[in-house]
Amino acid sequence: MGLLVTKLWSLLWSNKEHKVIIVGLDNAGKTTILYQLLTGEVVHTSPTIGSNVEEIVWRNIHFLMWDIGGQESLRTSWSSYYTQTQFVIIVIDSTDRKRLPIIREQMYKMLAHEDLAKASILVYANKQDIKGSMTAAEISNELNLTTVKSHQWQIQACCALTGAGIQKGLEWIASNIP
Ligand SMILES: Nc1nc2c(ncn2[C@@H]2O[C@H](COP(=O)(O)OP(=O)(O)OP(=O)(O)O)[C@@H](O)[C@H]2O)c(=O)[nH]1
Ligand SMILES: [Mg+2]
Repeated sequence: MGLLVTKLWSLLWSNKEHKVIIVGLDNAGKTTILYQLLTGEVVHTSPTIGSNVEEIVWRNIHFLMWDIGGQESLRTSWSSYYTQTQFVIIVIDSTDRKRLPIIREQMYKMLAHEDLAKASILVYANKQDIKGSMTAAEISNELNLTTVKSHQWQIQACCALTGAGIQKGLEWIASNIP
């Protein structure tokens, strides 16, 4: 009986949905990544007003992924998505050196937010296919990621157009489910 209960419990637990939010500045590639994860293909996107939400099942793990618009006027609304979030995916356009300080500021604001105190952070260094893009190491340095001790974090180089690196990021998430 005890074993049965344990088995049922673990089955229920494995079907539990894990909430993920995908944030980053406009044009970073968030929506492209969401649909690359969902369909394995590149979809045509236009700037997200509000958010997109999809359930993604990967290796029997259920994720509820919220892709939130990154335009400046929308950034103040990011915090309304934070409750119950287990993972924050920060997508960075690795060619966008000029705006890295802006996303750095946003990231530290998120790290300080009480609703995200237990969340883990995956940074996708996207658009690695473009010549001259910053490497994951460069971005990590600019964001001072190694000084972040309050949250689990990982940075992953990727290209949403080919899907390169995207699965690797998801693997890190899967192995860090609390
Ligand atoms: N070259 C290249 N282009 C990409 C990549 N990922 C996304 N893009 C392009 O970048 C543009 C913006 O992508 P979106 O996914 O709409 O960006 P977003 O982060 O959702 O933007 P907002 O919704 O405005 O916040 C699109 O033209 C994508 O095709 C990539 O890895 N490489
Ligand atoms: Mg979008």
